[in-house]
Amino acid sequence: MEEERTERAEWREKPTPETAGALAEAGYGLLAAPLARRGVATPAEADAFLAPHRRDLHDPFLLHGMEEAVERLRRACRDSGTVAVVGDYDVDGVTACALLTAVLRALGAEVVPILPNRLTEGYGFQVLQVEKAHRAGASLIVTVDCGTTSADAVLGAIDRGIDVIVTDHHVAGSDFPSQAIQINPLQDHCGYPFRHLCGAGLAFKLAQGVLRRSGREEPLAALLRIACLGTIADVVPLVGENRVIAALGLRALSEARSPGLRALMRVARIEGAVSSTEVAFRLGPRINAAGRLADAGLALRLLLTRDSAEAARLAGKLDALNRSRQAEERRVVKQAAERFADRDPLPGILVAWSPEWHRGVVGIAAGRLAREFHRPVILLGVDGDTGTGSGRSIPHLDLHSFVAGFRHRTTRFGGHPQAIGLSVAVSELPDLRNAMEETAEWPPGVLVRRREYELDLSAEQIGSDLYAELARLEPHGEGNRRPLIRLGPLERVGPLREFGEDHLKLRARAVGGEASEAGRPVWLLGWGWRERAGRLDGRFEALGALEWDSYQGGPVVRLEDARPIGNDRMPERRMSA
Ligand SMILES: [Mn+2]
Repeated sequence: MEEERTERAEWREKPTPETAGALAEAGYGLLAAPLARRGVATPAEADAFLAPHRRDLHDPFLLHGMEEAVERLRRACRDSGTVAVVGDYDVDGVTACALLTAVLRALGAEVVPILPNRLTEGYGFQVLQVEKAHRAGASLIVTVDCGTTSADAVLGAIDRGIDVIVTDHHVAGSDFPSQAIQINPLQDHCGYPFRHLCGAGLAFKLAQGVLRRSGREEPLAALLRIACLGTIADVVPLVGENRVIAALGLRALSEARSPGLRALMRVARIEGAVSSTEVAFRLGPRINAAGRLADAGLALRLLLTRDSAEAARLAGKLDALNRSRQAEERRVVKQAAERFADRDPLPGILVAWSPEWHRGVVGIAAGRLAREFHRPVILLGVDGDTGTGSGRSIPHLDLHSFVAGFRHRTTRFGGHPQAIGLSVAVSELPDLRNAMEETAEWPPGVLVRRREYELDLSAEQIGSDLYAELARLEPHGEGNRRPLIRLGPLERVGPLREFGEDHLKLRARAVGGEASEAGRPVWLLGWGWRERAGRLDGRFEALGALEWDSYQGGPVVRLEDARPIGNDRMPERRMSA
């Protein structure tokens, strides 16, 4: 957990939609409010949420452009044409590219996968990938996870007699050439019932469409175990169809037989069932490390190889790159944080650049600092006379539309409300930073760190039963975080133990009211909490999420925050269960 550089957080119960009442009456108990907060309104929807099923995958042909795209792809497969699949260098772009490449090859097409190099080429579908496709003899380019703002490249392909299908989930451009087919649930005339598919999710839908029209059975497990990697790693909301992709994909992942996935899970030390946390923190970063520090093609080859010796070699390479990435990221975070720490008052947006920063890690470092300082952060690595980098935002603050106001001062710009990429001339950077700082006035309350808890429980309620009940909300991710529990009043039982570099663990039990002394103690775990040990003295209350700890062999509360309770402020017990 990151150190917090801003004032203490405000705690409040997450607002509960009225639909929670009906769910509680229908017997969903403790899960009623969390389900309602995740957009579930009826018992039927609750059942679908709690038991994701393949029938809840939407018809791919509801996507605008799907019919034409499938028609064109089938022609390429029939004629044994060469198809270039142009992806991206992150997990989403790599898995999308691998999935579509494998399916089109199985259908008889000659496929040339092309991934941009983050360091030498930068993000997105560009004319230079068109040239590569052209040299490879492609008559069709399919983009995955990119292309929606690449009018130049699309027109460049059409000029060379290459047809183009763009599949993308980034904010759609207004000048998309009408000669190309576009599949993007965010484009105006797309009536698809779910807007949040990622690049790999869209590649999966396109694969479904082309397999279905070709009269082939859809190898759902094989497709979903790849699509779920991009879906979880790209932090799209894990609700609706994404939840189905993630849940079914994770189940399929634990049974993966492909040499690449097996080798990757081996170096990531994952055995048995695979959780979304393991994809987000173990598999995803290793796939990403290739594109960050070397070439995303290494990860693509790993996913596509049928040779276990090659898979072991590539997985070892990704593992080593991931370790370098961690070290590099720590360095950038430390240097940038030192610069920001001097600023008083702290501006509403933090912008920094350095020729010493690796462009492959500035985005991930910006994300970490945005959480620490609780405001948007933009970091750029400088190479020659250009700064290239990424910005990351905080909840309820649309960084994309903010930076769009400065688009004329960038040489490249794109992204999402929460994450942007940009390139800026170095000579322009100081003025741009000043202008951004002056303009960065956010609505009141946006910079207040809020912790919204979902359940208000006493220590006696923590146990295996509660863990099993809450586990029904898995897989967790964006839009479906592990519910935060408010727990207390508590007092420590026995000593505060330190472990690892700066972690804490302790046992605590309920105090106050009638129940004093009676409570069975619960384990609390504070990752990176050594400096916050003072918050765990005397009587305190805590916010945390319930996790299974294989070391303890039981549920533990992973601490998010804690605060002391004075004797005069002992709260009435609030029961939400
Ligand atoms: Mn993506």
